[in-house]
Amino acid sequence: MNLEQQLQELTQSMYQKAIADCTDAELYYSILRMSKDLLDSTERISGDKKIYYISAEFLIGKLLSNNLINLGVYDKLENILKENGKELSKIEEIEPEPSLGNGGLGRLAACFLDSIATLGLPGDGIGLNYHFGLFKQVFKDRLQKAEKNDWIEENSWLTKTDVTFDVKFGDRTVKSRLYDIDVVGYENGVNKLRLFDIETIDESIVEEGISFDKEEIEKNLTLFLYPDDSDEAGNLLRIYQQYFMVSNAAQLILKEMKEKQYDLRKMYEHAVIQINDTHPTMVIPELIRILVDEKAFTMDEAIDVVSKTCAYTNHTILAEALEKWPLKYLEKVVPQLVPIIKELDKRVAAKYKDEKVQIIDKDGRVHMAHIDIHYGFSVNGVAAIHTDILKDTELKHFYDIYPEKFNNKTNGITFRRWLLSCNRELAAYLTEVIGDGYKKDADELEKLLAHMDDQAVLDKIAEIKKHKKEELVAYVKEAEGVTLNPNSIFDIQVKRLHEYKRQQMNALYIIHKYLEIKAGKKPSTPLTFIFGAKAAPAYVIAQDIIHLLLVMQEIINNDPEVSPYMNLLMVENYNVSYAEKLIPACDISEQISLASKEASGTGNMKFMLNGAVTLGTSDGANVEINELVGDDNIYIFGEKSEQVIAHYEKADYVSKDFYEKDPVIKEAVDFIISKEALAVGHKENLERLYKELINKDWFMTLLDLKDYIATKDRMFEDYKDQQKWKKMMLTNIAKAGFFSSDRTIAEYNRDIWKLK
Ligand code: 26V
Repeated sequence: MNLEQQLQELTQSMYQKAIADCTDAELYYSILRMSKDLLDSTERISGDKKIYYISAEFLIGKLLSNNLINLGVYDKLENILKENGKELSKIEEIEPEPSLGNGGLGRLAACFLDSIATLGLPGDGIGLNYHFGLFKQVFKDRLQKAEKNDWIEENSWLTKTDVTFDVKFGDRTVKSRLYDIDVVGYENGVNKLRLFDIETIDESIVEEGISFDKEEIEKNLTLFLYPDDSDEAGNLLRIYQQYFMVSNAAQLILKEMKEKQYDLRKMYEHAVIQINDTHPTMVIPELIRILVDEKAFTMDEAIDVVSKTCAYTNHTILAEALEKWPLKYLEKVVPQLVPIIKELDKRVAAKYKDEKVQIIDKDGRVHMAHIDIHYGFSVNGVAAIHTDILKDTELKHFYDIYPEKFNNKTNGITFRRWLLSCNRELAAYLTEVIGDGYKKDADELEKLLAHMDDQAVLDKIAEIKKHKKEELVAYVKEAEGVTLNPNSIFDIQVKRLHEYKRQQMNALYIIHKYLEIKAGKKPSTPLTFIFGAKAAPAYVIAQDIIHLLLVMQEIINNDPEVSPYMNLLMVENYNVSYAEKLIPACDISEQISLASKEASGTGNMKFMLNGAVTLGTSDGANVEINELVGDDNIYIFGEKSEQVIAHYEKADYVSKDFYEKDPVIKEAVDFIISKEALAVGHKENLERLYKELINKDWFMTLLDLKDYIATKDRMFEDYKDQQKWKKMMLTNIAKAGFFSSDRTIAEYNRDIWKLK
């Protein structure tokens, strides 16, 4: 049966309609069913050793178009639908988007699953099936409000399995249920994303917004990703979630080992567990516990086998993000792990006296990363500079003990989603110019460099950019009711909201530009500034930054003296689907974190691949982008990581000095509490942010502001030289191949996993 007949049969049986008579929603559910059938008949990837990627987050985004591309049927289906008067892109809109992640860490996990399957490696993701995901962001009164994101439908990519396990906590035992999502590689076989859930969940306990009773564990365990951890009940719930995840993971892995009749004493020859950040760390003591209690291993043997099986990835150097659970919380939730953790701690203490490497500190807190480093065989950072900082500074004391464990794996992104799917026009044109080898071997994008002086190629790339900007303008008009100018420069900063990422520095630039325009200094090309970001509900200053952006949006867009020259838009509920629309339309990619703080960043790679030019600090993967494209094709500003680290060590950064000594900085910061701003915004939020900036500014916004303004102005000037700009676009696209997650995964496999 051909594809059209297959679809026709499904629309008939499901809705008693021909394709042409179906609504977009009916077609979505029919195509979903058809895709699941196709996935079922696609070969499962198998092998003697398997990677289990355990992660609290998998920010998978919508799956329809990606799966159709990877199954190799997208174009065919698009044509069939067109012949029936239907548009596949409209049908894709129907799919609800899961929000099973905060940002880069979760999206990375999703890109990795795509690449693992694409490279034909046996490997599953293991995580949790959060019913309402992170949260849906809405703006009310220029403030972020959180609502539940109800994404699970009767018919979805999830397949309910008959796998259930008992998970024992200190005070209760619960039953889990496994749901699978197929992950199909690009023209390759299928692996799985295995999401565990609990059957007693009660969605009705969610009251207004995202608040619910945090103590009703049976009812709330998998309701949300990272429930507010600002109080004890929230922290305990996170530990319940983490143990639920790893207990299920351990049981599943052991079940598979048994089915394949592998010798548990050689577990590491058949399984490798990648621990994605510290959230799944308890899998280490849990596996040791099971091997000792149920499989007759001695403690020495169990520790040896588990240590050879587990590898850890670090994604941040921010101290507040490195988990340290109070022993008394662990005693309450998972008392069975406490003797194991104490034993692991005792062994470390007997061998190393240095306080910095102990597992349990003198305040009785368990440093989860320290368990991973001592009892895993690999520790990796996610960009060269990040790994160097881990080795030289943050984890130096561990590096001194275990130099052989440390390695770098610079992050990557899947080109299927971030080029082939989100920018079909560019992908098709690249195929025309350099052939389609780049789809399987991303380094082939470099062939584009041979066309640097080919005017037709340069013009066409610019024309595609313009087209993607127009598409975005149309979408934004419909979604946000805001009119943008497609002839302006699109300057975009989209990422989780955090002070270290310095959205507030961008806001200060915008204020500065606004004041310049008011004073009569108009930019030669109109400017459009776009933001997208969710802020953790308990993160007060982050909420204030969102408020400032929304206040400035109101002021700028409604001022007829200014709005012809500059617009500002903070998009509501930024998510993967929105990213897929924003990134292809971007001219300037804002990557302006305080040097040393952004472990890698992956948005920077997505923008580059789609022909945006980076404006960034020497941080994370920006450093490697710079090395690849050269100084002439990127705009780097600000103090370097060594200087920043020295400021922290010497405690010599005083933001007020910058504020008082520089009139440009002072003017921009003062505007936050000006009467214009207060007429639109809330005094409490704006004053708090203002005071934070001049009295504390932990992430050194004012340190780099002047250089940022100068560099960004230079960039806007350079945009006028369109020939030069087009060449920068082409260079960035051509050099993006290194950032394919296929390369990253090949390196994980070569150095850590060693499958096949
Ligand atoms: C988490 C938290 C949670 C509590 C309060 C503050 C805070 C600050 C940062 C984080 C980040 C946790 C780890 C994480 O998401 N890291 C991101 O991982 C990406 C994939 O490797 C990487 O590209 C980003 O640079 C890195 O921030």
